[in-house]
Amino acid sequence: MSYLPKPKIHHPQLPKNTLGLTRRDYEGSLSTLCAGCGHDSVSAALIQACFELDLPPHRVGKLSGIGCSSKTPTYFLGPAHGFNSVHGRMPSIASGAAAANRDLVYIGVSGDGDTASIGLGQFIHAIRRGVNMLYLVENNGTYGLTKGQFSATADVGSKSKAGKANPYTPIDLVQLALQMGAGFVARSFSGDKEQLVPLLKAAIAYPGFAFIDVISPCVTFNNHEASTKSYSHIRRHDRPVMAADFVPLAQEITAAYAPGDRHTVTLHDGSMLHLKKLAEDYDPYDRIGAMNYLQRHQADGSVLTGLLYLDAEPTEMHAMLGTDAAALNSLPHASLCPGAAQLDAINAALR
Ligand SMILES: Cc1ncc(C[n+]2csc(CCOP(=O)(O)OP(=O)(O)O)c2C)c(N)n1
Ligand code: SF4
Repeated sequence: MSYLPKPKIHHPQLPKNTLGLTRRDYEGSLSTLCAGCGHDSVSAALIQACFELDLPPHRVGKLSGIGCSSKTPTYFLGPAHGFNSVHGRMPSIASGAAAANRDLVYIGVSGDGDTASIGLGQFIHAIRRGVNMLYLVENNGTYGLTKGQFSATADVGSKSKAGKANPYTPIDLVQLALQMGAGFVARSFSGDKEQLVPLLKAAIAYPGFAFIDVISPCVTFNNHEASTKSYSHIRRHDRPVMAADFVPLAQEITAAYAPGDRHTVTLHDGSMLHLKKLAEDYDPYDRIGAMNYLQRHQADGSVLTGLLYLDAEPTEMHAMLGTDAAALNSLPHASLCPGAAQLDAINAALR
């Protein structure tokens, strides 16, 4: 993974979180992505979200596949655990890691090529299994790392930098995640930190599979007028349906919310998610309604952003499988290996 070490000098009076850590403690190495790449804004938003959530960096597992997007975990949370898997295989690594150690917070970062093309099968099975993780796609509608081919999320008719029109219907990852049963589904834009940071915080705290599709323009290969994943297109067509404000359990709750257009969801750890309806006719608790709404608005070129669906009672992998409440690495040897007599009894029962 290419990176540059960051200079260690920083202002001695940087604000600290409840762990006594500064924002600098959540940074990674200096990015080697192109200047202006949307992915770097996503890294910055993740740094801010984890700092504000008071997450101990060493309790986080960062997972990725292959692509410029999948390089980004190097650029945030340096002290966290990290695994950069092969192209499209991040969801399986995440599932295995979450099965073995349920105590870590898992953040998977992928690209539209990594998820919607080679990794599509892996993606939908991670949703089906209800892996407790934030699965984030940095969606630029192109294969940035391999120099600008169309990805499976590029819109039909959208043009490549070389002027060629894409003949294929795109895969909408948000609609797929909704259909596969993801409990938390959102879309955002890398240039909208105000919207993205609270969504990231809520998704990280969410006790199940949380998916965020972040439109993250590739300034080198796909940021021209004919691209629907360019800065200018998203700025013109962004239609936020919902604003979210995440309040962690430890923080004093001071916001006053008028009834009617605002909803508060209490998550399992007592943290709160305040939702503010921006589109009057939008209901974030209705999975089928969300799919219809997305399809209706796709036709006029709108890009709907915000928290698109929320299931306050998600089905999570460990609950489905009835596994031990403790992480495998914390179990004593005697529980992990009940001994030869037990094995003989199991074998005998199978004869
Ligand atoms: C098995 C395999 N096939 C193809 C490649 C080549 N490859 C590397 S990155 C990439 C696409 C990355 O695109 P995306 O996930 O959208 O990320 P971006 O670079 O745009 O952020 C491809 C096809 C590879 N590394 N491995
Ligand atoms: S090629 Fe595109 S996606 Fe890759 S770093 Fe450059 S701007 Fe970002």
